[in-house]
Amino acid sequence: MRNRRWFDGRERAGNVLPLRPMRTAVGAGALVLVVACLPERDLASYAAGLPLQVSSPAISLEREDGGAGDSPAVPPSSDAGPGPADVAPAAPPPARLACRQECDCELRGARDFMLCGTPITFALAADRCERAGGTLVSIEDAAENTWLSQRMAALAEDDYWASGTDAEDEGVWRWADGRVFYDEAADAASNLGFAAWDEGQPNDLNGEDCMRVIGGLWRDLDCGEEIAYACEQ
Ligand SMILES: [Ca+2]
Ligand SMILES: [Ca+2]
Repeated sequence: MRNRRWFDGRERAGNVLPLRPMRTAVGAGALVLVVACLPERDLASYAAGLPLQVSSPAISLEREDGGAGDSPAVPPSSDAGPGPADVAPAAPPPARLACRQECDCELRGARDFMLCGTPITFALAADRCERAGGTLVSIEDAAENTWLSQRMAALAEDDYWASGTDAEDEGVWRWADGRVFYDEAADAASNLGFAAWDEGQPNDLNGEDCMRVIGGLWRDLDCGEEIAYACEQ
């Protein structure tokens, strides 16, 4: 044993008890013997065979193989076999939207979605998405289009604002980040990105400039209409 100190550095050799050896999978089959220094208040529990509290800050575990210092506290809960294998550190969780109370928020892959059934105008929906830390959704492929429609249908109805708009250039449809995803003047070969326009849409009827998804199909709609909306981050 390289040392017998508590976390605060005090010598506690007089109260050190070796724990039962614990087998812990480290690397390629290395066997690590874990011992612990127990504070006096835990000695009685240990002697009685009671489980120690994992969260006890006073439990100091060491590796005798010269490993990197104190290990995280591990309870000597079992000596009947190998312990759990070391787990690689998890990737940081995706950023989350500040979910509004009336909405459903759900991670899908690395993106967070906020699905809201409250019917409001396109501009107000875009503002609420922005306040939550995101934008109205940009629909990248058929699977996402289907997923969003199913989720919106479960929440309220499958009739909602996405971020597409041609308000800036009539007939040139852009997502919230400025990407053009559909140009009405271009031939079909130039519109290679995913689109799911309903038959005869977009038709700019009375100056429609905002993208509505209804039943999984896209239409342009008067931006002042009030429908549900879906945000993403
Ligand atoms: Ca238009
Ligand atoms: Ca239309």
